[in-house]
Amino acid sequence: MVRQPIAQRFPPPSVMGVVNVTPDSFSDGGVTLEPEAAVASAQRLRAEGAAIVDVGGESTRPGSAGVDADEELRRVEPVLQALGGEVPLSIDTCKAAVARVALDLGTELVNDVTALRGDPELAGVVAEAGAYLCLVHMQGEPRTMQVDPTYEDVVSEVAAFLEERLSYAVESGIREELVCLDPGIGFGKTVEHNFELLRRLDELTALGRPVVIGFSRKSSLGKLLGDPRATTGSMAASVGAAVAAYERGATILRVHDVREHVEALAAAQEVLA
Ligand code: HH2
Repeated sequence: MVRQPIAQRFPPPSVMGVVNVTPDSFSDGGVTLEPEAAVASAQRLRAEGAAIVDVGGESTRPGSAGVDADEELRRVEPVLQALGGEVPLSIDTCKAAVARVALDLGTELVNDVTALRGDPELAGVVAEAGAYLCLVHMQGEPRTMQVDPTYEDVVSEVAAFLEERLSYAVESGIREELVCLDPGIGFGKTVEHNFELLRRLDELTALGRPVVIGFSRKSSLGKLLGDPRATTGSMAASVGAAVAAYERGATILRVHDVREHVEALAAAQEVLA
């Protein structure tokens, strides 16, 4: 299938709703672990204005160990099967075996937090399906990434990484116009790193690809507001970060609370028009 460029398919601001089919996600673990609950949640997020719904069967929260492909598929396959054709779908996975099944069931985007470093077969699967791809920056791996994230200059290092992974994707046969880039808020980053990435988002949009930002509920928002031990952030702070990111050039906002983000972004869009 020949897809239109991702910039046309998802014009800014597009909201990507999150459905975690996991027992342990950092903000909503267990809430939609049963397939029926996950399907109902995805349908609701779509009705609330999500342009696409990102379904994940493995938590990548700080400290998590991960699951094997069989377990991940057991969680997500029934959900994707029920939704395929009805709700535009993204699969949040780093595994080729999971992506292959998801793409066969009509999923249009592969969201890989390892940026094609986790599974050597994933690039080929995405290329063959002609699917959209999101490449995410992560320093380290989920188990240890928040122990002591260190950069000389977080923004230039993230930009260089994403540029290199984009080249790798294109060399692997993935059309550049199908790829979007994500600095990976919270993936091996301090509070200051995360905000610096948004402050200087123009250095990431300069790479010429749509930028995805997933700040929703992340602990940096709770820490910013005065709780050094926060593991999550509030909805209001999430909306504020998303609107600011959109204003600085982000195209897709990955969020848990879709209605609130869609409403806020509609107002922001009108102001910027
Ligand atoms: N964040 C999470 C998971 N996947 N994908 C992209 N592209 N960008 C992100 O910022 C991002 C992501 C973490 O959030 P969540 O899925 O709610 O949590 P968990 O990984 O614990 O399931």
